[in-house]
Amino acid sequence: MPRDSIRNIAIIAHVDHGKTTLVDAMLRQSGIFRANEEIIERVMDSNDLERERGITILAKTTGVRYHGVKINIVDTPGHSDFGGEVERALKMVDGVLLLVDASEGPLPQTRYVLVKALEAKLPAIAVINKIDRPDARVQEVVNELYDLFIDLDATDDQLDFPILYTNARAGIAKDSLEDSSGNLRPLFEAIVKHIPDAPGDPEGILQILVANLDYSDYLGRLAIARVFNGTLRLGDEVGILKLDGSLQKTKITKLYSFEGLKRVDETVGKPGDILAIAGVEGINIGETVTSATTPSPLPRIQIDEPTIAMIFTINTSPFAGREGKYVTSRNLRERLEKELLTNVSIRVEDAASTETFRVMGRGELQLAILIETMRREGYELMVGKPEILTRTINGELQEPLEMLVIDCPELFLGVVIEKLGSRKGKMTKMVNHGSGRVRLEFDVPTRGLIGLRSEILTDTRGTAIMNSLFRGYVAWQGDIPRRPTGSLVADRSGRATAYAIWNLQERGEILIAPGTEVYAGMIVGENARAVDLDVNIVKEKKLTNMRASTADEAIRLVSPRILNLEQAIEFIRDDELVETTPQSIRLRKKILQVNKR
Ligand SMILES: Nc1nc2c(ncn2[C@@H]2O[C@H](COP(=O)(O)OP(=O)(O)OP(=O)(O)O)[C@@H](O)[C@H]2O)c(=O)[nH]1
Ligand SMILES: [Mg+2]
Repeated sequence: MPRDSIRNIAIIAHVDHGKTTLVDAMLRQSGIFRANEEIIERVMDSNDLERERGITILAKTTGVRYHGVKINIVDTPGHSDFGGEVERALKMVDGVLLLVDASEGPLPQTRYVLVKALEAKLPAIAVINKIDRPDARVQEVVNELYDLFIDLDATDDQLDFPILYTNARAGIAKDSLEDSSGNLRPLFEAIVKHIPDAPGDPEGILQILVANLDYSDYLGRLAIARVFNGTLRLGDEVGILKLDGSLQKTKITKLYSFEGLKRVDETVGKPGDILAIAGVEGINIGETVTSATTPSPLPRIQIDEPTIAMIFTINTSPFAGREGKYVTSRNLRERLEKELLTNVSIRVEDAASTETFRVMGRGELQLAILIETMRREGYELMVGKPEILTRTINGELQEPLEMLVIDCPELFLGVVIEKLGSRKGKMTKMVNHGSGRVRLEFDVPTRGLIGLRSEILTDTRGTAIMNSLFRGYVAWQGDIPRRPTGSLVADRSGRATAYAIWNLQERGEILIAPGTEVYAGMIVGENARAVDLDVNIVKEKKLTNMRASTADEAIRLVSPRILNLEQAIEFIRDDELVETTPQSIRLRKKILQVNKR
């Protein structure tokens, strides 16, 4: 039985350049939805945090048909912290759609994903998206894209990529800007023409790579896997080559392929197919499903190492256990172990005590998403300030370096350069597009990025856009000054009063609202001076019979700066922690008692 022609592609790009929106349009136009069926925007961003934040966090697979050709599409996240998802997605596909925003042009993550695609020798189709933007500068962006390929030592073949121009939101693709296309047909045609049909020998030894995991309430753990060789039949006994080299024999009894947003039952898997395999206990990313008698492994999935670490520990604050369901070190350990199964770009180590774990990842956002997910599941925990993972090579202490791109109005050039200078950033490039905005590139230690975003946004009144990309390790760059302020710390427990806040707000910025319950050692504000200050934030106004001349002047409170999780993580210093529970995010000193600090 000849199999259908298959194209497996990943959509890769910098964050927000329109990948998920393009997948929406491809789904709509491939006719898998009934005419009257409503599909929500960015339908592939299916988990709560993805929808709330408007970003893709996990790579996801879907499949469409175009004139009898099955096109499996892997939508990937664009944010650099989730680069591990992209690396794995690329293991399943035979080509990529490299999207670039027609106004923003190639940005750090464009570079990153292209490096990975070129390394994997995957042919690319360039897609210049958002051509409808009033500030689109299509020809320049195309040139920048060629420059990027050349800069990355692309071969002549790789440089010979087709270019399409799209408005993903409207579902239009064109071969040239002048075309009058009203749909995505040119894109589908380009995929069929330029991306090779999936290779592999249906008669060969079975080789299926597990590249991702998913979970279904009905089916439990699902392995998302690509068939490279051989044919898998439902009910066959197969071997799973585990990461430790052992062979686990099992029967595959539940097999699905992707059609639009649905999983459909399958009885066979052939080379090129991307499948979901259910019902296999303990199956893991990177393992090969192969012949039980003549096993043949596929190469391991290698992915980049983590660059930052954070301490995760149980909640020991006086309010521990009030709001969460899972509060013990055992709960925490089990949850982190579960995370390791699906989230291959993080690592977990035991730290100083049995209650403490060192969790390593690609960036603050990646770890913040994990913490946020755990809060929502009912966990209470405390986390420490992110630290950079250094290494020592031939006696030299080295630290991670990032390429940072900041786009800001010319007006703020000075403050941005100054800020980066104090964080050991070296400017490598400055481009003035003549639009009143400039684009600056820096090499800066990863350490220098912690807390930078909020400062730059304040300095540029919210107008700067910044993006960074891990570059590699360099010699330790020396001291970087920390937050120049101290903390206002509650010296006793109680409820914060408006009166006390009113008295304190000149000293710095208050981080809690009146009425908030506090404990001794909890951080309630940012001290304008460099030292910590213990304050009584629960003080009541003394009632007297006397009426002052300014009798009972209404208390005017500046509204508090309530930090969200990422801001809290950026705020804390070495001797401080963020306490998170399903309901609250609190900041505290590691040592609560004043006299022991
Ligand atoms: N004007 C315009 N806006 C677009 C177009 N395509 C996408 N957008 C918008 O760009 C924003 C980001 O789109 P997404 O599809 O979420 O981008 P993404 O690349 O999937 O983002 P990540 O997965 O987080 O990296 C959304 O607000 C889209 O509506 C387009 O062609 N034109
Ligand atoms: Mg997306």
